[in-house]
Amino acid sequence: MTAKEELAEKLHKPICEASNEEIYQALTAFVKERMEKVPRLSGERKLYYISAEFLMGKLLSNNLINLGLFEEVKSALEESGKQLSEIEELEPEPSLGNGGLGRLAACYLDSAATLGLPADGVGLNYHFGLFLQQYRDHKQHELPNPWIEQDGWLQDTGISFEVPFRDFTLRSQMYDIDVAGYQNGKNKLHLFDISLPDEEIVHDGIEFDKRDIRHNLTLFLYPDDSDRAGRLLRVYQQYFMVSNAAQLILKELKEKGHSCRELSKYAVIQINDTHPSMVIPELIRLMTNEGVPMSEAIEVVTNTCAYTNHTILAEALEKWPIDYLEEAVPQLLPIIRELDRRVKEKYPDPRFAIIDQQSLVHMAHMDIHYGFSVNGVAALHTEILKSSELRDFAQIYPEKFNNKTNGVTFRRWLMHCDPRLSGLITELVGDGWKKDAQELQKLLAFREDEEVLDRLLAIKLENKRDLCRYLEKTEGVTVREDSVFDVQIKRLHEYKRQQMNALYLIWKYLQIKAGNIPQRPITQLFGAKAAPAYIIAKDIIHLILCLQDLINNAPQVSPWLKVVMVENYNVTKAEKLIPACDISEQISLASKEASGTGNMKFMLNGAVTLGTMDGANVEIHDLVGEENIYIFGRSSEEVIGLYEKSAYHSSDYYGKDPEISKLVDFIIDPQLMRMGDPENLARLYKDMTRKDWFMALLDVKAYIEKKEQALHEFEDRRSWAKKMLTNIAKAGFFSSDRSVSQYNEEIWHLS
Ligand code: 26Q
Repeated sequence: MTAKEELAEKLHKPICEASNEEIYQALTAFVKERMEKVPRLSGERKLYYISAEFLMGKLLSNNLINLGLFEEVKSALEESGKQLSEIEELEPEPSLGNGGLGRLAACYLDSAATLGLPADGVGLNYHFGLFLQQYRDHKQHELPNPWIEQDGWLQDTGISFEVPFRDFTLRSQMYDIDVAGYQNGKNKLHLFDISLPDEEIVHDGIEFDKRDIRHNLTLFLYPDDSDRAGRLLRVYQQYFMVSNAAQLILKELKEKGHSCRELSKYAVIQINDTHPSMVIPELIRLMTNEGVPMSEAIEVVTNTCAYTNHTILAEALEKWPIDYLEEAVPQLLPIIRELDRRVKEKYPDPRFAIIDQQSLVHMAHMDIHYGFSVNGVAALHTEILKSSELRDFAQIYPEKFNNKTNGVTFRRWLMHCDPRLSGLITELVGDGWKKDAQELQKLLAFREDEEVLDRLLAIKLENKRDLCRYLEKTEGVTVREDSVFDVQIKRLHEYKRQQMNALYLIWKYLQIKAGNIPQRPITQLFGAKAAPAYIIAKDIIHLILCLQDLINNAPQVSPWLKVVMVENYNVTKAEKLIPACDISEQISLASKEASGTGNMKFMLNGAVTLGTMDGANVEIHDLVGEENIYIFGRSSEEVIGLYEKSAYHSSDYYGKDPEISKLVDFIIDPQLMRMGDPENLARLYKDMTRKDWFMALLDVKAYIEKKEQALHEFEDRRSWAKKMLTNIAKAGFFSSDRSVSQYNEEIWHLS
């Protein structure tokens, strides 16, 4: 039966007579049935990718693409006067992640299945995911973000485990989401839930009783951890996740007829940042309970677990006070103490301790001692880990350290989000790039082909038109399609320096007011959520929303400069913003962004990067060459030196440079203070002038200069189109298929 016939049968009527809602239901059911038939990937050895986040994005279209049904279904709908894109809008996006680390996990599941590797994800089934963001009074407000549908993608497996805590035991339910590879078999994402989650306990936005663990454990992703109850809930979540993972892994091992002593031969576990680190002591606990001697259990688990580090920010490296663990999971403490004792016996230097002198348990230290691999996520990041952050560890375990530069799946981030560009690429170089992304380099042959360059520009314009329509409809703003689209979308964090971009806006606003009109209108797009308890991040959002109001309503300025901060930025919105982008903002303080993955998605879609030599920007720079990227700012060495010597004082820049102080002072300009909340603006002003921990003022002038250069060079359209083409052609390295193959060849050894 054709897809069209099957759909009509499910609908009990011709497609043209059905509503979009009905088609959505029928199409989901149809895709689920097809997914059922896809063979499960298997092999002697299996990967378990444990992660607190899986930012999957919508699944309908992605599944259609991977099943090879997208075109057929799209045309079948069109023949009946229906648009697949409108059907897609009805699907809720599962928001099971914050940002990069969660989206990376989703890309890796897609690539592992595409490469035919047996690899399941293990995580938690947060009912409200990350909060839904709304703006009111120029501020972020948080609401629950429900996504679970009656007949959606989650399948109840009937599998269940008991997870013991000090004061009670929780029963789990395992739900699965199928992950089909592109023209290949399928794996599973296992999401564990508690048996009695109670959505009713949430009130006033995202408030709920943080101590009511039995009912709240899987309600939200990373709830507010500004107090002890919030942090404890995180411990409960983490242990619940890893205890289920460990029990599932041992169950599957036994079902295959193996003893748990053979774990490392048949399974490998990737620990995605330190959030799942308790899987190490938990596995050891379960194995010793089964009679395996401690030393042997430790050795087996060490040979099974590999750890990925995603950050060098001290505050993000998890250290749990031992009394938190005592309170929630006392059964782990004898194991953790034993692991620590063995470390101290061999390496008495306190820098190596798992339990430090303040009785904090260093999760990363446990991973490094009791895992066989430690990887960073971009070349520079891994070098910084080895030379500074984890230097002592790299010296005792040089063989464990390795780099795996991040990647993104081209199925979602090119084929699905940019069909026009995908079509052109296929027309020019064939469709081999869909399986081997390095084939994109064949595009370089068209560098001097004026027709191809013009078509690239025309596609970008079409994508910008689509985005304009979308913004008009969803955000109620009018944007000029002939303006430069400059985009900064990522979590709101001081190190990512959205505040530096805001200072540029102030500068440009003042320039235009003074009569210096840009060559072409500029549209500055932002999208970002701030952690609910991260005060300064919320102040930065407030500043941007105030500037948006000020600039867009200034008659003299708004024809030339528009600011659009999209509400509730998520994967779906990223898929619309990225194909329309001209300038990709990757302006983190050098050394602080482990890799970045947005930078790769933008490049792949023909945007040119404006960024610092940080994370994977360094590798983008090395691939595309000087003339196809805009790099500015201090190097990671200089920045690390400044931190080491405590040599950066924002007052040196604010106080001594009137050009800078003019911009920063504008934050507390009466106009802005009347428009916004003086408390927020004054706090941000104070922070930037007295602290500025992520050194926005250090690079702001170089940033403004470089951005102006990029805007100027944008006007040479042919030469800009060449930059676009080079970026697309060189993006193949950043396919997650490449990353996952490297993980497999160097860490997992699945086949
Ligand atoms: C830690 C302790 C307490 C509460 C929360 C956390 C926490 C939560 C989320 C710590 C880290 C995260 C997420 C980190 C993350 O997304 N890192 C990003 O990972 C990407 C994939 O490797 C990189 O590209 C980014 O550079 C990195 O910032």
